[in-house]
Amino acid sequence: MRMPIRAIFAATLALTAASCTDDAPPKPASGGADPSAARAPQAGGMIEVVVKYLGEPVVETLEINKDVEACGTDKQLQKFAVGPDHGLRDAVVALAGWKGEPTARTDPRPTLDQKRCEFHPRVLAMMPGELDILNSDGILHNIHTSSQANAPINKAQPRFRKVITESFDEPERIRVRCDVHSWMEGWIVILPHPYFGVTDYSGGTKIQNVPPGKHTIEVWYPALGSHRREVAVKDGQTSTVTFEIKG
Ligand SMILES: [Cu+2]
Repeated sequence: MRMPIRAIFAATLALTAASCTDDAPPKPASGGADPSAARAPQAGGMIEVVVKYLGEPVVETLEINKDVEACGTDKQLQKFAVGPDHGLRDAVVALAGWKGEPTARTDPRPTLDQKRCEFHPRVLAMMPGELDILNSDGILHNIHTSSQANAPINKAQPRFRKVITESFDEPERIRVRCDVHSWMEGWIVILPHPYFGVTDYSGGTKIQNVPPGKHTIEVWYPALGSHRREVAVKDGQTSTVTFEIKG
């Protein structure tokens, strides 16, 4: 198992303190300089990722006879959400195997909305922390997650309950469903670092402030699983990675 950077640094400090003093007890290792502070000015580079799905778009139309005023009378269920030029929407792109100490993201608290009886966004990526789950429909929904590392949630959200705030502390991909509307399906992807993005209809997304070096980029999409590529990142430069996933 690889030792975390901070732990190695702290151990070195403790050893130095012990060997340089006579009778005085070693200084506590935690009093040393923060190794991440020395790295802080590093702005890093950017990774532009494009994900293309080369198979046919798969869209199923489902007729609805429940809550039609809020939900509509049919739903277009996109198993593969493909835009122009094969761009795949809703793919999560992230550094894989990240071992360093990440800087925090400064995004506002993420939100998952239930609107027209669909989850928006369908695939949401976030760092561990709180998520606001909105009910814009004004009807009864039910948040039902399938998770292993985080506590499962099975909670009704009545029409008057506009926001439920939940915490997700462990990295995991979590499927979300609504027991009231069987077609509703979304994903919450919890990542242990800030180096990720979710693709739009062009299939593209950007990952900013990536520390320089060689990295592995992983793309994940619900119906396609994971694919990986290597990428080299340099300070102040943009690296481009294109995934072409066959159907
Ligand atoms: Cu619902």
